[in-house]
Amino acid sequence: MAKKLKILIFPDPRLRKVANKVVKFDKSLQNLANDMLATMYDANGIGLAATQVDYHIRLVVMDISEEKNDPKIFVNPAYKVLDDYKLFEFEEGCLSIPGFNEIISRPDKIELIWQDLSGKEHKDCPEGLLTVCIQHEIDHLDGKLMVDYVSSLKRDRVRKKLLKDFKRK
Ligand code: GNR
Ligand code: NI
Repeated sequence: MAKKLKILIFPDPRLRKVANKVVKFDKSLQNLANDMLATMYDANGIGLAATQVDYHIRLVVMDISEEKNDPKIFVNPAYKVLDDYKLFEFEEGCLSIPGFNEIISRPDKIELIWQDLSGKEHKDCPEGLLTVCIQHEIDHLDGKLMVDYVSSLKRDRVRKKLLKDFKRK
C-alpha cells in the first residue's frame, strides 16, 4: 500500500542535493513513485520531485488534471528550450516552501524527454501548465528552488520565517 512521505521544507540543505540518474527500473522504483503520488495528492500539490521527499534520484510525479485522476510519472526527465520560445509568467507555489507564491518567468516552448517506469523512452513538446511544472520539478532534481529566482531580500525573508516556524514545532 502507498504511504505518505515527509516533505522537506526550505531551507533544509537536503533540498540542494543534485539527484542521480535512475538506472534500475525495478519494483522499488514503482513503490516510490506510488508513495510520491499519495504524498502529492494528500498535500494538494500538482507535482512532486523525489528530492522533496529525501530520495535523490531523478523521479518526478505530477497530476495537473482538474479531477485529480491523471497521474503522470517521469523518470530521468530532461528538456531542451526550443528556438522560438517566449518567456511565460506564471504564479508558482512549492510544497517545500509553504506560504510562498511568486510569479516566475520560464520558457514556454520545450522538448521533453523522459522514461517511464519500465525504462521505455518518450519524447514530447508539452503545453501550458505541464511546461511550467516540469521545469519546476527538474529544478528540484538539480537542487534548485523557486526562491533562487527572486530577490535575496524575499529569499531571506521566507528563509527566516520558515526557520522560525520549524523551531516553534
Ligand atoms: O503544487 C504545486 N503547484 C505549482 C504551481 C505552479 C507551478 C509549479 C507548481 S509545483 C507545486 C508542487 C511542488 O512543489 N512541486 O515541486
Ligand atoms: Ni516544488
